[in-house]
Amino acid sequence: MAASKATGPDADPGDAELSVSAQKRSAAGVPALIASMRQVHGQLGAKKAVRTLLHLNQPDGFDCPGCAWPDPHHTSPFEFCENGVKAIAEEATDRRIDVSFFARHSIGELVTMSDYWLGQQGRLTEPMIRRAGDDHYRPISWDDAFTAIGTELRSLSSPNRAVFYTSGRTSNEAAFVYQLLARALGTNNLPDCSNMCHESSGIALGNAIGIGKGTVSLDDVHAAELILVIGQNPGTNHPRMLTALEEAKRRGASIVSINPLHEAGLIGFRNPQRPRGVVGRGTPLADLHLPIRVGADLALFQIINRRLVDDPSGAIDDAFVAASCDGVDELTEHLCSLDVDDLLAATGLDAAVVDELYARIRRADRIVACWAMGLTQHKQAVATIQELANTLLLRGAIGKPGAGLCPVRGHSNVQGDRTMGIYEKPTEEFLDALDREFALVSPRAHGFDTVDAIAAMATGDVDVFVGMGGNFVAAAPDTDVTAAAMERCRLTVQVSTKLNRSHARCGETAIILPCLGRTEIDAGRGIAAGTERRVTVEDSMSAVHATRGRNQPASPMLRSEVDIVCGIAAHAAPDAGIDWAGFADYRTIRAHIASVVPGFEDFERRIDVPGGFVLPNPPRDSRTFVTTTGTARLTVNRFEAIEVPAGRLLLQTIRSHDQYNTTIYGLDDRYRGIHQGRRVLLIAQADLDDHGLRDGDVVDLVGEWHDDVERRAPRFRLVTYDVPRGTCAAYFPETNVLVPLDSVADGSATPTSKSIVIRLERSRG
Ligand SMILES: Nc1nc2c(c(=O)[nH]1)N[C@H]1C(S)=C(S)[C@@H](COP(=O)(O)OP(=O)(O)OC[C@H]3O[C@@H](n4cnc5c(=O)[nH]c(N)nc54)[C@H](O)[C@@H]3O)O[C@H]1N2
Ligand SMILES: Nc1nc2c(c(=O)[nH]1)N[C@H]1C(S)=C(S)[C@@H](COP(=O)(O)OP(=O)(O)OC[C@H]3O[C@@H](n4cnc5c(=O)[nH]c(N)nc54)[C@H](O)[C@@H]3O)O[C@H]1N2
Ligand SMILES: [Mo]
Repeated sequence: MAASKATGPDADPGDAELSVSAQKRSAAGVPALIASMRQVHGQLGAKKAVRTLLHLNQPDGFDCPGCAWPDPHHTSPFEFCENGVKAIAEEATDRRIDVSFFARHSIGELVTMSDYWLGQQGRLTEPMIRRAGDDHYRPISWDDAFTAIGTELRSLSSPNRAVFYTSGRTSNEAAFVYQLLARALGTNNLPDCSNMCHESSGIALGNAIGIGKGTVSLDDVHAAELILVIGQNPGTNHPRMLTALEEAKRRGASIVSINPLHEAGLIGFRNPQRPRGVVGRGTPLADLHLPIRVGADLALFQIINRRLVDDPSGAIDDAFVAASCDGVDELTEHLCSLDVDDLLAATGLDAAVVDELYARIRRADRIVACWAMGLTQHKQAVATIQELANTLLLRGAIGKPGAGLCPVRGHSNVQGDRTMGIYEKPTEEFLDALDREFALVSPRAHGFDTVDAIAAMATGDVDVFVGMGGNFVAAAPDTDVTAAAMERCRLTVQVSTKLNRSHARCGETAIILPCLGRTEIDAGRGIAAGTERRVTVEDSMSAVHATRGRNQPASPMLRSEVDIVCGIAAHAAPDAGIDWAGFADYRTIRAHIASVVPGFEDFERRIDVPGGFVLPNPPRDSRTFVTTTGTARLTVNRFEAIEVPAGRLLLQTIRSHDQYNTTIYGLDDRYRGIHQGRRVLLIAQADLDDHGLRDGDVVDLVGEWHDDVERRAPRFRLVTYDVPRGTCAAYFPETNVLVPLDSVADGSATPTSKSIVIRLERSRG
């Protein structure tokens, strides 16, 4: 097996047995139950499994660390889905990595292992350090680790030579103290996974409606007449959303899926929590499917909006537009200047399905538009989401029951982390409030986002990288560049639950700080024995609620994320005038949050209520738009088709059913019919024919970008699949070697991981 230094081996243990079966026509049902139980069985004992699952998403239990889809008001005792169970099993596993593991495996050896293998080794149990020049991690005490990190941070020639990354599982409390530490040190270098995820949504919605969040509640989804599911695969990534779609459907909603792939969860759903879902054929979900070309959604919504403005029967909500929007004349003029035939050709869609979509949008008053990475990870992502916002604004489908914009977030607290100030471009208001609360002078200059951070690390402008969760090396684009950038740092620190590539491709000195997961009891140290601490999270629909772990910690040495941040802070910023030790009582942190962050007044009391509370959202609450003009803004966006030279393909990188971002649960992608392997390229038969290739052939994927750097992902097996001609799909993180660091979305700098121009070369050997 040829091992690539940056990405691990070019094959997973199972790739030799890779097999392909028919694509599934529906999601969940009995196979999902069996799959989740199998996963639990392989990782933890039966008693613990039952106890763990009974606390999942219950008012007094813990929030699912899977996705950010909200909990329904009336929870059933089994409020979970197959992939939530996998996320739990991954964290509650009985497997452990101890000191002897690191004695047996050198870092040089870990580098050659696959992401799957690394994750399967179990939970990290004690702090470890790799000292400069050593090829092994060795144990270190917590105090020595904090001292080493504090010393390094205090000796920086500028605080901007440190980067503080956050993944989206971190609780509100930990996120708040983490950003406070960065700002007390004097930097806004707070990149996060959002930069690679929904940043485009935040920017587009901020421009259009004055708030970078969605405007719907779960009730709105249930009450909608029309639900658009765009660039999203809920059957795999937000399975509990299928229950909401089923409910909407039961009440008469129609559902339209806009996606280059026919994802199983949208074709049909067999709700495993209802008898007919288990035994019957389930509910067909999508009434209409538009197999759009990758990267062409802007063109599609421009066609729709053009038809809205042209419609002689008055398709626009004139009263709403006149009262609450600006820019209607400029938008109308721009839309009327467009060549609709060109736009249609770019989408690759039949005119008839576009007519049908238009008819549904024209008929429905209550429209909800949901989307995820299929819209956000393109060069024109911001413009595309703004154009979608135009559609809903023109129809007046916002700020009323059953209607609105619904970016479906990924990580379970990614939205909350932003609310807490994890942002490299904080607002003045936020910093002013922080400064008042803590008598600080926060830095005003914007910091690095993810891509800027990598570029700065690569040129030697960063000495210290701290990762609050996540797997920066594997999740970020251009893996070879990112890994080398990481290795240029003097010190890298990873606060983690599980081993991953970022521990193997690390700085000169590297420290692993193992933390409690959300399922675990957080008893704290130095606080009254038996006082279990709770933390809070915010879901995709702005509801904030408490979560409390119930399992025994994976090791007695683990510390909570809050305690770890405060341990570092006590050594890095002892003179900031902040009582870091006092934060061991999380109520103190919440009291500060209540004074700094709008909407958190009376925080402590409001999380005693099961289900918590919902943050203010002006468009949803009162059709108010807090933009510079005080109105919602209809924006003019210009579509540029992605140029794909002859003989090349447009690659999008997606998740399989058996992974959570860079965490690989298993080697199957059941709904798409892929078994025991991940290095596959889904490609249209017509493209295979054009290339003189056949299903089953093994090829290298070679990136084509203007910088002439060779980016190659070797040994992918071709699988004939129903994808639009000229486009193809493969899983990440294996394909992140192909995403150029400087190929980013206009306006949000999100890596364009859903549109990469590649060519295929037959693999040698
Ligand atoms: N089990 C599980 N759950 C997860 C995750 C996980 O990895 N595993 N990840 C979490 C995270 S962080 C996130 S952000 C979400 C991600 O949730 P998704 O966005 O659903 O994840 P992807 O697999 O990236 O799927 C993108 C979808 O967009 C489609 N698509 C690609 N390009 C285009 C396009 O140009 N136009 C349109 N209309 N569609 C397009 C793809 O075919 C695919 O169906 O899920 C979260 N939940
Ligand atoms: N090509 C391509 N690249 C992508 C994407 C894509 O669609 N295509 N999607 C992007 C998206 S949407 C996202 S959000 C990013 C994800 O980027 P990240 O959030 O950085 O990556 P994850 O794989 O979710 O991180 C997994 C690691 O988090 C740690 N972890 C798990 N739970 C906890 C916890 O409770 N606390 C702490 N401290 N650590 C924990 C574990 O050690 C685990 O190994 O990837 C992005 N990268
Ligand atoms: Mo994400």
